[in-house]
Amino acid sequence: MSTPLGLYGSNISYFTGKLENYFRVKGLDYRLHAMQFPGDAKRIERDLGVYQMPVVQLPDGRWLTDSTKIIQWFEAEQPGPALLPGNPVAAFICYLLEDYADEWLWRPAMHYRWHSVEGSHFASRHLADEHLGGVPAPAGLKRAFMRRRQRNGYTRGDGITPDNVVGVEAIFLDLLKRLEAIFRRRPFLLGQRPTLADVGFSGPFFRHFALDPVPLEIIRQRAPAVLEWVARLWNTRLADCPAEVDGAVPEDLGPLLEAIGSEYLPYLNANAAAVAAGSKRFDAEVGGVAYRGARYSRYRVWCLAELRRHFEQLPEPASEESRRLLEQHGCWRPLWERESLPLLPGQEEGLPFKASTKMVGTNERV
Ligand SMILES: N[C@@H](CCC(=O)N[C@@H](CS)C(=O)NCC(=O)O)C(=O)O
Repeated sequence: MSTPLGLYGSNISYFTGKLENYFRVKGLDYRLHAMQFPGDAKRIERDLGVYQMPVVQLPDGRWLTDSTKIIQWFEAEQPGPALLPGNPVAAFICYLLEDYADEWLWRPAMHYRWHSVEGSHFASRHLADEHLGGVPAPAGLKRAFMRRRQRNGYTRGDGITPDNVVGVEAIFLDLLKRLEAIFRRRPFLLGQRPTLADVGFSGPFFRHFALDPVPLEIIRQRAPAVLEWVARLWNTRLADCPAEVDGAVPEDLGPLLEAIGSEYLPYLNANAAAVAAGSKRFDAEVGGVAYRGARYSRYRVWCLAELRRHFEQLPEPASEESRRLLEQHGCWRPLWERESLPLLPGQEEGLPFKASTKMVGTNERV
């Protein structure tokens, strides 16, 4: 592709950072543009279904949304080394790790950015300058607006209370221990080359945990190998990596899968129950932490459906082997706990060209 891809978002945004890591690893040329409010937001909502970042403009003018489906689309369309491992069990585990990083690590990432004075000052100032430049209001007001909006949407407005802050921080601190053990042994999550799992984890790490002042200092002190991995991924091209050797799922991913089975999948089930009941707010006890008044997410019902779909597409014997792995680490039962999922008709079938719902929010359509 000679014309660079247009990537519209923010250079401190979770999913923009995830897609930048993907484009770099894949060797795709792109230009990052700061999305502008309110103009871009209105146009994006009209053309792509919901307002969210990032969005990508192809050289032929078409627009894409949703990092997960954008990556799948490029992987299907683009020649060159694949991001998914050839071994179908490892590929399935990559989808699971990507989804966990996208949807569950979002919680501690938003918490560390917006809860702390230091983090929220940094981010609100940056976002106000980057995105609200054209809004004729005093700078201090724009920053206060950003802080309030993000806290209402994603931290204290999404079930994080003074009582569960320690639990939310433990998601990150435990994760660091698990990742540090892995990156002391090898360069990427599954082996010698990056996969979709690394790109998924770059969402929370590249533009949040390894950028925001509070979690960055924790990583520096406790998990230097994780910090090194963040930079390594940014500086790696798949085309230069050694070929996959046996493609097996490393055993030390077990503790990550256990976190998914005990925290993320139970959350997805509680969320699906809330959507089925039409409760836009719900309480849930997940991994020993009580959340009060979390926002329901129709998008995350679809995420659970996607995980099931990826599993159902596995050929034998990969399906049997994946099931054993999921059972061993407490993921199998919560993956299938709910008999039916409350999806909207045709939900997200238009992705990556049209979204039906936003990750968190109540403006679902279809
Ligand atoms: N599933 C989407 C999520 C994108 C997303 O939620 N991005 C955040 C910023 S990192 C956003 O735009 N949120 C919308 C808002 O805050 O209104 C993806 O993978 O791209």
